[in-house]
Amino acid sequence: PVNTRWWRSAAIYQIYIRSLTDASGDGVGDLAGIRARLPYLRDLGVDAVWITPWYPSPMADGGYDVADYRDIDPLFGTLAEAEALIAEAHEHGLRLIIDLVPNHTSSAHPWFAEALAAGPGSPARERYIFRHGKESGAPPNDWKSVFGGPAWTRVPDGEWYLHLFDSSQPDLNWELPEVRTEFEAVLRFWLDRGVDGFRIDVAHGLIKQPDLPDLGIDHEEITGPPDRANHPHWDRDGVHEIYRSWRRVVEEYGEDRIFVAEAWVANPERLARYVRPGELHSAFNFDFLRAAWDPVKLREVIDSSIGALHAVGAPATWVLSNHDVVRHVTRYGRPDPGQPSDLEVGRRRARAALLLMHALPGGVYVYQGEELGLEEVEDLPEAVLQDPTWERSGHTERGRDGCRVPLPWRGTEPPFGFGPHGSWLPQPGHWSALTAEAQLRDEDSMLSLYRKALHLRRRHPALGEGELSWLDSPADVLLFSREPGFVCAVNLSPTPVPLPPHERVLLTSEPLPNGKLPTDTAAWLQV
Ligand code: TEU
Repeated sequence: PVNTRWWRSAAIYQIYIRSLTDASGDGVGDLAGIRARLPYLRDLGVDAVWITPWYPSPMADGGYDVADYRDIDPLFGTLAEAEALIAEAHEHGLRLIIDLVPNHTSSAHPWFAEALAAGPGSPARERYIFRHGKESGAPPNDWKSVFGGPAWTRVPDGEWYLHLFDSSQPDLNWELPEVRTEFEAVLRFWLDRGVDGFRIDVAHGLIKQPDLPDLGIDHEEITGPPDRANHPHWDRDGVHEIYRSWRRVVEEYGEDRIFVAEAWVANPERLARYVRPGELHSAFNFDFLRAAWDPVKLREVIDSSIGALHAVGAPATWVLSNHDVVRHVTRYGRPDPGQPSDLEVGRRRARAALLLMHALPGGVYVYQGEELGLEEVEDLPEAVLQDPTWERSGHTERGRDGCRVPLPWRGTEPPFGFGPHGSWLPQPGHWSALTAEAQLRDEDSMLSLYRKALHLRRRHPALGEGELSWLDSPADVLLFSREPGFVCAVNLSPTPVPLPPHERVLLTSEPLPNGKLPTDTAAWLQV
């Protein structure tokens, strides 16, 4: 029998809280801003929202540096407002997932202050990963921060602490029972307040090989997915024991509260280990996001993802963009890495990709702004860049700010209804054409296409969970059926192709001249 749990086929909208809507007027998005957009999200047709970290934080990494796991940053609102938001989302028929950051705290967390004050050898230091440096004065090992530079910072008494990300994000010691107990209490704290689940940040990073051996490799290998078995700090077996105990905690709250793993791992089989029975419910499928606009690559990723995830009884998931990667309009418009992007090509492919993704079995993630067809803002002035990657890379990497620019809602001038007084990152002037207001008036806009696709996906009995069957097609056309009675066709070839036999055209990403499917176009067909 088909398992009908909501999350197995959900469309989940990612809210990057700083950039959705600013109600308070400080240029930064907030909880009141999210509340104001709930009707928009309901009408868009998503089932749930995932909100990036909202906890008190120095915001050195956009809130992924948490100083208190049981409160809301005053920049965003109050705990009472968060509770009201959860209730109001539920009234709109939307579930609400929050972001849990267990790999590291902020250096402003009281635990870290205690660790510094208590000194070497103290129990307070045990909560983190403090070590002596090498005799030469070098750090304890050669590990690198994902954001650039060494993964170690020396404190005044001479010890070093590990941080796989920014130096203001010290890694926790997950071997310590107290750390485990604390996070289970944090889960309960939010479950008791009605959240529907958690997105687990860096789910592949919590456990480190106890002797912290040198990697002996360069930076590329540390920031990309781990390509070796038994990597000393990524995707270690020990993380799964943590998730099995978390699963027992959420199950006390029924079967509808879920975990989503953010795990950058080597392949779908490794990803599937996170969603085995008794572990996390689902996991972002970054292989789909990483695949180029290429029929062979896409088909391969679709098959391997479905195969590996279904083998453990988990739904597949599909994601094209998030707050860490270059927006897919820009990616798809780039002929080769490093080259300028043709945004017209990129948008056309993004429209086709949206129909492809929403026709696949399982769940989908929509990153705020992708429904407006926003591109990466690649020319932000250096003076406004905030992502720690920019500083830590020694200004060689511009970082992730370009996909985090505040959303345009209405009007003709920045901040386009984002808030009353400007926005923490400047918006391009031409986004006046991409505001939600302008796109709602246009039947053919990206926003209208997302709304139609999401609504059809909800209604059509073939969509959501289930199986997919590939149909005979030319090599550069993706053609598959979903039962009952649904076919999706995507033309990635340079010439138009005939439509396969069908009863009715349900939706297309572009008009179909002469009944043919043009280049970079997708169609949903009733058969
Ligand atoms: O990202 C974790 C992570 O591993 C990514 O940095 C990933 O390696 C990279 O983006 C691949 O391109 C999460 C959050 O999503 C990110 O925003 C945080 O900065 C990071 O954790 C630290 O908490």
